[in-house]
Amino acid sequence: MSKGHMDKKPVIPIKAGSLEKTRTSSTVTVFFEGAVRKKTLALVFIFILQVPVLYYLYTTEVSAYVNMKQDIKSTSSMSSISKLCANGSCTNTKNLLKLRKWAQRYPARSSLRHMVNIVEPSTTAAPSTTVAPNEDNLSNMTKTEQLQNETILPVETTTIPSTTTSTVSSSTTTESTTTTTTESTTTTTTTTTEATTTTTTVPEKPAEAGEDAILPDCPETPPDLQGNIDVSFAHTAPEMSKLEADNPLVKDGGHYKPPYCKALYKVAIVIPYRDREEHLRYFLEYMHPTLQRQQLDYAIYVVNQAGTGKFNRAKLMNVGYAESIKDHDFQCFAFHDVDLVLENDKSIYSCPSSPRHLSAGVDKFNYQLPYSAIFGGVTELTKEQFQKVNGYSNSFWGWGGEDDDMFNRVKFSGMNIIRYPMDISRYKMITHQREKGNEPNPKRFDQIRKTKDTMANDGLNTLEYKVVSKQKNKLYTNVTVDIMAPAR
Ligand code: UDH
Ligand code: MN
Repeated sequence: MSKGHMDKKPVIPIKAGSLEKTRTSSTVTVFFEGAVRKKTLALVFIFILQVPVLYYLYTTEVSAYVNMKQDIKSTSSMSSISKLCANGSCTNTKNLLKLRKWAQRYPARSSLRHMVNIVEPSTTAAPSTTVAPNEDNLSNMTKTEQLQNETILPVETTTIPSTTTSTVSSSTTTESTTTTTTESTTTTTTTTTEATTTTTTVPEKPAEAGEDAILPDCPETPPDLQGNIDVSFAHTAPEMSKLEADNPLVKDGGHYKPPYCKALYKVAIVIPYRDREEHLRYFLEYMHPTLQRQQLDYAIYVVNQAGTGKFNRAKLMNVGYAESIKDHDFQCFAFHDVDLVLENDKSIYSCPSSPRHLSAGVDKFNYQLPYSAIFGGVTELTKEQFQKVNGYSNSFWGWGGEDDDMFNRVKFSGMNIIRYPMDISRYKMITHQREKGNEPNPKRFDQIRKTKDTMANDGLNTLEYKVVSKQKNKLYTNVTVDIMAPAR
């Protein structure tokens, strides 16, 4: 009994309520531990959730922006930047805002202007005066800009005309065969068909103010000029529908103006024409992109002689002048054979200080002047110069002489002709045979001997013609005209 007493383990007294206390404190810890675990889990969960959100934001917004910027920096040509927009990568609003900022800051960079214009044409007219200094990371673009703007300006050379009447080197022609056309032209259009006889005191269109006024001037040296152009007529001339698709910014009768700056020159390209449809498609294929790179406000007028009578190149050019100034306030006029295509875009069709002979070098003549007073092929005169010489003569029926007569008119009006340097005055001529109705004019030598006496009463002031139709096609304005040609 006592042994049993001895064996008893001592009892540790427990204070009343202490067990409850211990139980209580461990519940709190468990509670807090649980909460912390839950919070951590929640945080981890939130963090994990962020990953796809951030990834989404990165891929859609940030990378699009970064890529866009990369693309802009590495893309200089208008066509590639247009492609970029065509792919939809510049529809993002943030990018667009950024782009617009850049375009305002760098008005010389036409690719940017085009891009902004393609994306959102209504917002392109940002006044240059309100351009805020740009805060962000654009410094590396500035260098690109500056480099682009360093394209060398073409230098004008003045050719002092040799003395009296020029010698006509009639047909140094070694041209081979080709070209008949079968394909028809696609025409969208507004047609103004009138058959009125026009004598040339043509009403002049008032200056177009408004939309141009808020644009900054285009730079003296267009930034997208490429120099030599690889011109070839070995392929079939593209269909008109393809040409239209390739020149989306040309519209309303072959009219184009730079979308993001105010062109320095408004030029009408006047083409004397009859039955040269394939030539015209080659012409449009090469010349539209070239003239756009030159940042001109220009439109192409094809003056199509109606009927089968004798051809009169000079009179058609007078008609082109008279009809074009009814549409726009052109400052100068490039009179342009349809079969000549410019091979160097530095030969800018800007309004010349003196009548300019553009087609100085033609492949057919081995890129050399056949004679120093030659003034045929492609010439350009301002409105004042053209009026001063009373335009072209209306009296040269058949081939030859009208260009030499114009040379004389320029000279007798106290002006000289100018040319660009021979390395940029380069044209390729489409080979063709002489058409019926354009046989050499036997009276031409006699006529050019008399320019001094005839010019005052034969030209713009005696021009008469009937417009058969005037159609504003997408890539050119077609004026079909009855010039009262004698039968051939
Ligand atoms: N033109 C036409 N249709 C014609 C004739 C002339 O559109 O039927 C226009 C056309 O813009 C042409 C320009 O007038 O570019 C000058 O005419 P042209 O090309 O006939 O003159 P060019 O001096 O040729 O180039 C002369 C005839 C060459 C014959 C060669 C034979 N081997
Ligand atoms: Mn020709």
